Amino acid sequence: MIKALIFDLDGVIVDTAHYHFVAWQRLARELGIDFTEKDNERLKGVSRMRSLEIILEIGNRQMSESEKERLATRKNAWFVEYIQNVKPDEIFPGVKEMIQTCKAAGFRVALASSSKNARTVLRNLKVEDLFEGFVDGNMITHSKPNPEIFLKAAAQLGVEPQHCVVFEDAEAGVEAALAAGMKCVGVGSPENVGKANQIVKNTADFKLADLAGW
Ligand code: B16
Ligand code: MG
Repeated sequence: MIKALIFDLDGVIVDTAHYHFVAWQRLARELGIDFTEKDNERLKGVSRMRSLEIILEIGNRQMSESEKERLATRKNAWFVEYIQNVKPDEIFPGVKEMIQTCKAAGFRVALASSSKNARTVLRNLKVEDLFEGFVDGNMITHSKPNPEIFLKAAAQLGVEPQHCVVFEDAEAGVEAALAAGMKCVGVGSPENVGKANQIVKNTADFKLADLAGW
């Protein structure tokens, strides 16, 4: 029986992936690395440092830890600049209403994002109060696909993992949810979220009736 819903942020609530992409591409260009939108799929859900390492792998480049820290900080400064302009109407259509409906039906709701900037995004979308539980990249030691982030969110809500369902758009996130012993609704295409228990094209397409029998 499902008692709690845990939402990823980027790709599930809002398209911050676009801002990440523009910032990473700006850095990749400076480094002379060709980084495409298709490559960007691999960065979804994984940490900032892992994202940089994937870009360096694509460019077949090696760097010292201190240089990688410098570059990741540089990218983040651009990303932070871009998300200052995130407006409430950038939330995916129907998502706020869908979450409100679930809460009214008695489900507990948390947000679990790998991003260290998740608080800023929620604040700019004006949906901070929507979530009873909140875990971001500052609060975890291991990034998705490690289940830590979702286990922490469930613990905050006081709900056992087997009673939780996670909404995820990234392969690493689906793997993390399943590794946590939770159910997973994949948002997007089977190519990215094929391992999820159910797939919806958009987050708001999910209906509470879909949980019957889980
Ligand atoms: P930051 P999510 C993730 O957010 C993004 O999907 C991923 O592309 C990004 O690298 C990660 O946050 C870290 O973000 O650099 O802001 O700490 O999908 O877990 O909400
Ligand atoms: Mg995501």
